[in-house]
Amino acid sequence: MEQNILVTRSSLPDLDEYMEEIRDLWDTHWLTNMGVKHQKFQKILEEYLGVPHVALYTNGHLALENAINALNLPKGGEVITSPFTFASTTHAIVRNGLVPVFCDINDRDYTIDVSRIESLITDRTVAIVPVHVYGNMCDVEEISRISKKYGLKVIYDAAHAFAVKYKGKSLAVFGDATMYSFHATKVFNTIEGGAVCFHNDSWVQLLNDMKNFGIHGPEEVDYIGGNAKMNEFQAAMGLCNLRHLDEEITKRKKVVERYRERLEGVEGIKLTKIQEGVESNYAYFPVVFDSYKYTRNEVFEKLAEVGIGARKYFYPLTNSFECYRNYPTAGTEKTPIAQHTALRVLTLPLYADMSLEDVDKICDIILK
Ligand code: T4K
Repeated sequence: MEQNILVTRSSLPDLDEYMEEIRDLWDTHWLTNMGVKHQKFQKILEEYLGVPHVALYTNGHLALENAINALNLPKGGEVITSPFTFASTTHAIVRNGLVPVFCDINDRDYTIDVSRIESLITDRTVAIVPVHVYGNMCDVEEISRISKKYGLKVIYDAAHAFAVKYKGKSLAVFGDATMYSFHATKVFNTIEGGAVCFHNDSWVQLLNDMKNFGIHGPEEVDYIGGNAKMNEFQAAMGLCNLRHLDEEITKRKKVVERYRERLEGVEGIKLTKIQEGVESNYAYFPVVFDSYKYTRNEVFEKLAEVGIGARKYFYPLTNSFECYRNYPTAGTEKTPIAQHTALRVLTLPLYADMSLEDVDKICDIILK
């Protein structure tokens, strides 16, 4: 039977390599709670990302929630963010007792429109949570200027941007903290997983407390923390997958290049331009159908008919979610470019082992 082509497919190391990596867990029986694999993986990531500190998490969402919590912002404070994202970003803000204020995105790379941020700042604004959506880099320099001018904290949602570099550096060097997701659907995965990268030494203990019940020692608990620790099997997967990351990105690049060859310049089809100074991780391949001979939904349906699972990332916008209906800051009319994009975008299948024949098959359907 022909296999469906889904929007992505997790990359795995060879089974033997993973077995070798987890073998010693059968000797030690130490499976979680910041064990040897966790410590090793954390250290390697600090070096790889060029940051003084990395805190590992069981998933990216809890990493983001904890990073925002660590800022100790006043409850009810306003946080400027964009609605063209996964539910996690907005939920992480609100679950911290803060109010999301939705800023529109730009129509080039779909990240927050930095020219609109200042007009949204009030005396209640406490932070900015920009999203490096699809692995596209936000305007980090302008965000840094604005945050300094108004004394705002900045936490980047870099769930999609692991391995993206700007002027040779990882994106984790910007802002007060950066969250990466290592979910199975990401360029780099630890099955589920995530990390917070940060510069403030005092956060080492604080984030540890937040993700480990506030336990300092067997008889010392002085913080009301939860449980969000990365376990040893996740860390082992990270150690294996990190060895193959360059190969993963090279393979993805080939798939993206083929898509570009086939779709670039077609009337009504808009592709994202490669950003200057940025080394991409080729995480997603978003295509905007704007005045194309078929609508986004028609293309989506046509692909689905033959088992091709493109996705409408990110439709609907988070500021239209039912759970935010009563928020005065919600409403898609406040973010027209985000709404325009969400109604027209389709992210096409993309993964390292995707064949160029499958790319051609998808492009043929779209173009015919
Ligand atoms: N911020 C942003 C901007 C995010 O996009 C995300 C997550 C987060 C924060 C939170 O990070 P995490 O807490 O998740 O670490 C997926 C992912 O679950 C989610 O991680 C991701 N963003 C979001 C954009 O996509 P779904 O509901 O679309 O996933 P699902 O289950 O439909 O899977 C998509 C495709 O991936 C499948 O069709 C096949 C493939 N797949 C999926 C799984 C679960 C695999 O190949 N292997 C797998 O194990 O949310």
